[in-house]
Amino acid sequence: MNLFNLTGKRALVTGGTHGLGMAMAEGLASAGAELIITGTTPSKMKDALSYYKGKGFKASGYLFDVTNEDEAKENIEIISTEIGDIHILVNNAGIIKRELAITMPVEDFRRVIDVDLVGPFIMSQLVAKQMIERKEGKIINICSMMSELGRNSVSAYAAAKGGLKMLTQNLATEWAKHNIQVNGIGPGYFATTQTEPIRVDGHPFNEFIINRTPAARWGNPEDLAGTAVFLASKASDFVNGQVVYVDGGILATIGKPSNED
Ligand code: GCO
Repeated sequence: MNLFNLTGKRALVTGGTHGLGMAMAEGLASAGAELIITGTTPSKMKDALSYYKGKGFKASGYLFDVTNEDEAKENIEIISTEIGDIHILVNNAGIIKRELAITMPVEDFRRVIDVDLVGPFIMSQLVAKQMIERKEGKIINICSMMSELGRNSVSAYAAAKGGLKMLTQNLATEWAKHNIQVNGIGPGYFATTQTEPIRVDGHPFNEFIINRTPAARWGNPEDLAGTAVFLASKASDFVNGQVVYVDGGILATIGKPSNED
């Protein structure tokens, strides 16, 4: 028996049209899962589906906003009829707004909480209903370094991702008895379009992150695939409410002065 084999499982990845979501979806599909991708941009969805299909994966796409409860409910019902029940839910869709707390518009703060925290709650609640009936399921919430640490300009994101870590623990508390494992992945600093503005050559943050990360590099989206497969598979059947940090060691260290090797 292969503990990591996902053949016969259907995995829904929110925001699986690009970036980390796409890399994790690719990992799950390589382990045998059928993909259901959600997104909000039709052109990105089109490109993502042709990418997955080009790799020989079974994949379908649904366009809806995870913060809209009615739309989400309707789409989960359509997915159940058209494709079948969902075995693995990856709450990956997220946004960030970088603005110092003192000037951040409240409306922006609310939107970040809505997408990064309320969205995962809505999706988990909808999908867990099927999982409870089947008495099995895997939910993976994509957390962040900001589930543990603060940083200038990301108050809304840190509040949402810190909340998502606790939502993970709380859902695990409520649903573990139904054989549903709710866990999180906390990516460190990864090279994606989300971090592009702070990664450009010459940006002080680029050097800061490389210095701050014991592995001395940005993560590549593929670095997340193995953890996603683990948390989606039988291998993690008694793992509940954990956030696995895939961060090149950031959370293990206090950091070092920039003149130290
Ligand atoms: C930032 C970054 C982060 C990362 C990531 C870290 O501005 O600090 O964008 O928030 O995206 O989530 O784990």
